[in-house]
This record gives sequence, C-alpha cells and structure tokens, in this order.
Amino acid sequence: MLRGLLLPLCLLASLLHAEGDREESALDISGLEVREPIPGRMMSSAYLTITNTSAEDRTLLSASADWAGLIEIHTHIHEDGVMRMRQLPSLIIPAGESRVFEPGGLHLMLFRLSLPLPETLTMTLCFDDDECLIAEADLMVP
Ligand SMILES: [Cu+2]
Repeated sequence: MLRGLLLPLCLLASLLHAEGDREESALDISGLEVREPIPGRMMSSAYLTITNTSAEDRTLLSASADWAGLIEIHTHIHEDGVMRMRQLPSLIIPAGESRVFEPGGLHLMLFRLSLPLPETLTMTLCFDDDECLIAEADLMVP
C-alpha cells in the first residue's frame, strides 16, 4: 500500500531556494486514508496517525484539501448510551506520542466533497508554530 507522501512546507521552501538547511519535521503523518463516500453523499471521513517525535506538545489546528469544502476534527463520545460525534477545535499531540484516527474514534470529517474525487488526494494539515504538512491519502473503498 502506498504510504502517504509527506512533504513539509519548510523543506519545500528550502528546496526552492536550492540550498539551505533541510529542516526535519518532528511531526510524522502516516496511513492517511479517505473513505469513499456513500453514493449520493458529499461527505465522508478520513483516518491517519500523527506522531510527535519532539519533546514538546504540538497541536493540530486545521486540515484542508482542494477537493473538500470543509474538513473538521471530530471525535466520538458516549452520551446517554449513544455514540455521538463531536467537533474538536484542535487536537494536542503530546510530546513523544501518537494520536490515531480510526473508525469509532478520532476522525477527520470531510464536507462538501468535489465528486468524483481526484486521483491524487492531497491534504494539508496545519499545526501550531506555523507548520503545515502535506500528505497524500489513499482512497478506502468499502
Ligand atoms: Cu464526524
């Protein structure tokens, strides 16, 4: 399976400048998958793992893609014995830890999809400290 292509914007910037230090990101995004929407629906969800290899907590602030009108960070909570989704304004990735987005738990909620989805599903994830990472998603066909 194709692992998500990861290209830190700062690295891209330094490549464009031909020289300069390659800044390694302390954040790693892996296994990004977009679930194919149910026919007739313009929303879906995406899953991934974010690992923070630094000694400081980091915060996921937003996600965006040119094939989705809106992407929200969601989690599931139990409320009166019922599983409900709740939007999170941001998500802390603790120092040295990973946060796993998976069905029934954390997920990215994708709204207003441009259908059919493009062949290459590139998503931008932005964190604190003005760091944005671009990752390529696989399409999860049920
Ligand atoms: Cu949701």
